[in-house]
Amino acid sequence: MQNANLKGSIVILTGAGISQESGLDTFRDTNGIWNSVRIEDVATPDAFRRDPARVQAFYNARRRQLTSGAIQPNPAHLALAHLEREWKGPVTVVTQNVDDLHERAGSGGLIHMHGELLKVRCIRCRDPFAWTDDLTTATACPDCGLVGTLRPHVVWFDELPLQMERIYQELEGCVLFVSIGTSGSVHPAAGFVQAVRQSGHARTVELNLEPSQAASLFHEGRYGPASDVVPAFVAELLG
Ligand code: BV8
Repeated sequence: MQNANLKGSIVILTGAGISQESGLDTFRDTNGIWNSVRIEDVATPDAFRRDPARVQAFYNARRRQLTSGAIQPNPAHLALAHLEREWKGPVTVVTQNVDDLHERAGSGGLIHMHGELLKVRCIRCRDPFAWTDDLTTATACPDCGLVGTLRPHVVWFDELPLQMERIYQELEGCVLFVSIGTSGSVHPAAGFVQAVRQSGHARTVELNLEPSQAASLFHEGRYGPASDVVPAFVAELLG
């Protein structure tokens, strides 16, 4: 990677793999979340209609883990925040993750395309707001007072991811697209590398534990644990 002639904006897509070494399970690895619970039972609007208590319990357990104090940003999250501070141009992290590890590491230009585990919203009355406790079907909305209308501010399958227009604008204008810790199984995120390659001359790099399903679509791939590979890549970028 020749950093000398690289000037302009960088877009970084992250997935569950960047948080794995912080202690959060991924979704499709051997001990992945979707190997112990079915997407159809806990991560679709239908599941929420059918059995809201089950869906709330699934997110309560993940929210409790994330706020337990045991889960901290790792060197990969910190390296991306460092890159954003030192790079002479915009750096946007588009994350599929619903954890807050990028924020806690200091990333500012951040888009949570699949929502945020530490926010909830009332399906009746209001925008998302911070929430770190359990949520049950008996929890009343603090604004409208209705019970049973609060849901995690998370994008389920068959729901439209957030800020897609802004994401595609960033993808079209970047000079470097880096995909970190994602299997490339979930759309539309899995298609971002093609969008970048169709729209211009940006370099595309995959940093992952192992080649993802989309590996062949990238100009370059570097493989190993994110907490090793990402800081090394950022150091090289910053020369
Ligand atoms: C939508 C929030 C339409 C929930 C999530 C086109 C083709 C095929 C299917 C579709 C398509 N278009 C749409 C679909 C349907 C669907 C989809 O893609 N299905 C797939 C599974 C077949 N997509 C949707 O439904 C999306 N919505 O398209 O809406 C629409 C249009 C108009 C109007 C209304 C609707 C919505 C998708 C969002 C779903 N929500 N997250 C939650 O978190 O509970 S997505 C879910 O997968 C996860 O949350 C995660 O964010 C995401 C991606 O997973 P990864 O992050 O990649 O994690 P994974 O475990 O898979 O991989 C981890 C990687 O890390 C591995 O490669 C591993 O090797 C690596 N790794 C592990 N350890 C390390 C590491 N790397 C480095 N270091 C390590 N230490």
